[in-house]
Amino acid sequence: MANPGPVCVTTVMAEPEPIALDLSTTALLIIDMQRDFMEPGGFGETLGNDVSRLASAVKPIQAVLAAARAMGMLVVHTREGHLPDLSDAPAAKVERGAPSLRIGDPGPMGRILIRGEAGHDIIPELYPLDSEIVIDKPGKGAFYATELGDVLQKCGIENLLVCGVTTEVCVNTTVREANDRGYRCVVISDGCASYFPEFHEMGLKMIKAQGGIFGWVAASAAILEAMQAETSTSLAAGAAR
Ligand code: C5J
Repeated sequence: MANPGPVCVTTVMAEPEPIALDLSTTALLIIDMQRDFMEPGGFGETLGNDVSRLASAVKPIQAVLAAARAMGMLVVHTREGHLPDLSDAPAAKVERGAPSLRIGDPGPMGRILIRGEAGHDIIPELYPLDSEIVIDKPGKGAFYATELGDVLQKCGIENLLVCGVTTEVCVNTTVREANDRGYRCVVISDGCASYFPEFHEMGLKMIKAQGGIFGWVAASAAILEAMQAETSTSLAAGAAR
């Protein structure tokens, strides 16, 4: 793996135990903060969900995103969605359940969960910079049928700060995929949300149980503290030189 820079080790006060992370080999991975999940008229609402339940994740993600941008950390955004001809959407997914609108149907934000439509885009509060990586994924996991693995490997990434929606679906699936690929994942507890509060709670518990079976969980405040501690150390080292 290529190493992007000098070692910047800091400790995040996570559960089930604190974790030492080299922030120079750490990326921020923001899962599916799209209008289709976050706003009325999108995929989430067509499934019968109260989309307002996801709003709590926005501010914590904004804070960590600002810190990541300030320190030059690799930022990767993902979007769940399908090609306009639905060739990458399995029938088992499209036909499932009884949504008011199915994947590909026209809705108030364009066709539901289709790439290029307004609903598929990331919410304005967390909009990617041109320099940031956006991964389009057809599945729940961000590694399945995407270039994410190659991108992370090329950038020498070993650790992921993971946030986004929903906790128990795309965040959990991605963390499990990442864990199997050898990444240390720290999930930002208040930077994730679910339409079901109990699934949010259990989704986080599943990750950190059994000594951290899939990874670690930390609040955005703990992540920010660790990022700031590292930045202060770097500045102090720079001043002493
Ligand atoms: C879902 C996601 N919930 N991004 N997608 O279908 O979690």
